[in-house]
Amino acid sequence: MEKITLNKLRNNYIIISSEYVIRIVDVTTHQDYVTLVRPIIPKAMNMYKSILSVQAFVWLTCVVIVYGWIEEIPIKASLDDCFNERRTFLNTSDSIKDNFHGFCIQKYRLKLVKKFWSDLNNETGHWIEELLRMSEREARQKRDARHLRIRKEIRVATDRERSDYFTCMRLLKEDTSIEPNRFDALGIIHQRMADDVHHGAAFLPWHRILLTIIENACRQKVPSAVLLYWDSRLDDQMQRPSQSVFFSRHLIGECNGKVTDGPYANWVTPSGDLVRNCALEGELFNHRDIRALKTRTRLEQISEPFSVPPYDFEIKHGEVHLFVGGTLAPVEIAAFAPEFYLHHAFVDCMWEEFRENQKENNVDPQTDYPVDYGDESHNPTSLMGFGRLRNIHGLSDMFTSRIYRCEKPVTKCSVDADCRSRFLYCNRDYLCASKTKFAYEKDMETHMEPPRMRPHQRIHRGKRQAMNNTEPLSKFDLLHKIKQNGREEAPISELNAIDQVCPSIDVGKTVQNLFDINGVADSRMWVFIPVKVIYQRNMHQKPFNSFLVRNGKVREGADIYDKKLYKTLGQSLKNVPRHNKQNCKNMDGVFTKVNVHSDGLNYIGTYRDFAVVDARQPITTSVIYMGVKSPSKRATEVLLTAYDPCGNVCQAFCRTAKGTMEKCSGSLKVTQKLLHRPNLYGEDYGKAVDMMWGIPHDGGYPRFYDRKIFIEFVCF
Ligand SMILES: [Cu+2]
Repeated sequence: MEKITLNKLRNNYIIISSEYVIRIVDVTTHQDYVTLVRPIIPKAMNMYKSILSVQAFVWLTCVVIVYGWIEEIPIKASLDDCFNERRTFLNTSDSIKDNFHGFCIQKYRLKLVKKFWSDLNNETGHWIEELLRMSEREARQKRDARHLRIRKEIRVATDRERSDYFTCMRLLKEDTSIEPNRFDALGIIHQRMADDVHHGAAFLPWHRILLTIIENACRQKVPSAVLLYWDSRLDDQMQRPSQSVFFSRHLIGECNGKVTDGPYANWVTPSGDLVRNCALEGELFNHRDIRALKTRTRLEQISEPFSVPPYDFEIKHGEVHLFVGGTLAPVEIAAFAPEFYLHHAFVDCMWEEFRENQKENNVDPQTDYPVDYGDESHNPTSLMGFGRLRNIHGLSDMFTSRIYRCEKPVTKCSVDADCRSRFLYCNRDYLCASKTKFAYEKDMETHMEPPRMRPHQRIHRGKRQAMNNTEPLSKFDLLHKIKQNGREEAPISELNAIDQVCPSIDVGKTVQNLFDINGVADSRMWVFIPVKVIYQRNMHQKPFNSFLVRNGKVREGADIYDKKLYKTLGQSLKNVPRHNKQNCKNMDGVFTKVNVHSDGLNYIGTYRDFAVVDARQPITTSVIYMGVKSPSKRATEVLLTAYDPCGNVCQAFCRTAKGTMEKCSGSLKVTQKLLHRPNLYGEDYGKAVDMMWGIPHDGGYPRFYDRKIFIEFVCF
């Protein structure tokens, strides 16, 4: 930007201008008072420029001054209805959970998706018909169980089976004979039909067909390929599933930001780079969930809209999407993430176990279509969007008796002693669990021919071998790794640095947002608004090791931060209504997170971040900056929500005209407004932070402008 700095105007303002943008900056506080100055007509701009250098003050009166503005809007009716409907499942004292809440928001967003994208190209349609015919042909040839394709857990499958699987997916992605490529063409089908096939009875049968379609597509490339599934219970058994070997270059690649290793390294999806953000929210499947599923015998009991947690399989499966995060999280783009099919193949296999259970209980799974099926697209006779297939056809036994079957997952070590995989081990509960990537690599190293060692390596060898599979790498192992990577000697200072990033320490990860708006990913289309979070200490917080001392004796019990110790504080916090948080786990650790989401109400786009709060404090606060679509072309309507670490919905408060804070729904309209101060958002992250702070250059006091925060969340 070409910058013209003028002499000081009135007070301490400076004008910086370029061709279309002019800003006035307060020199003392460094604040952007006037964010955008636009000439009324472009021609006039040149005129202004000439006047500018001579008579700036006169010029100021001829321009339009625009500020970022935020106001509250009523909650969208369909969202409100959904929230109310969900609330009927709860006791009045229960708090609303993030999965309930997120479910409604997703439903709303899928309606937008439907409006925005409706067409499908013909080429894809013809290809789908061809793929469906493959299944028909296969089903017609009478087969016995020996000829069925066998879908296996990705870690239990053989190296050959895994390589077939990854190869065919890669070949589909590389084949651009159908736009944009054969892999993403199927993802687009999932996107365009998302609204019709989620939140209702057709969810399981429809996804079963989609899986057979991609399996057939895969076999067009690699005839021996069969889908694999991801049993995330194996990772749920781990202390830190994000360190599972599943999320490593040995299997599907890392899950921290852009995927740069493994078979899907550097994949570009129609919504930008392939991204994962695992373990920030959601949860994996666990044995309890699957057992719960098998206590029901009717499809209606595990399907939307009739089912209730913990039997709601669609909501439960959504938690896994959220756990992986990134591309897999928003339904409308989830199928662009290759792990989508691994996860859904498992959902499908668990549904098959449910169906077997139905048969044992004299329910015919082929006719058990829910009476309460949801929207019309879930009607048993509605077309699936795949040739002539109707929803009810998805319940046919044909698929699992003629085409494929699922190999039983490995769960108990008593059944499968070694869990049948080098990626798995038997844990203390005698359950199969995934190895961490570190343990896996170490095991592979020890099983290999020992390389000729240099003296310094020999010293630590015994120690390394003695270590348990699940133990994180020691300093020595890390040093050893550094050396293997070609560095000669790691100095002591580096050892300390390793400690800080050592995988055994739970290092907080940040979110890689997609910055996707209506299918175009670019962070320049976003602006940032400050959001404050007020958090009250969780009552299930384990006491910290800081106790009061009386007469020289440490008084164990409540830690000194606990409000229970203090009469006045206890009294003031006591009267604040709190939600029933029975289900929350025992919490420990000195910091915790409040997840904040921004979801477009008139655009398709989400932004996620979290506020880190001090878990010790009886009550504390934190400020973060949330991305929303830039209102430069059209007003932005957005819903902001926040969830405490236990998944409870926090109450939003919005600023009133008087400057006070009042309860609100979190639905906001972000616009540009004439001559309205203060500016309430930053055009980028840095500007948002700068807007909130008056930082003097002379080392003086940095001032925080609290009243520029339009929305706050109270998590009590
Ligand atoms: Cu789906």
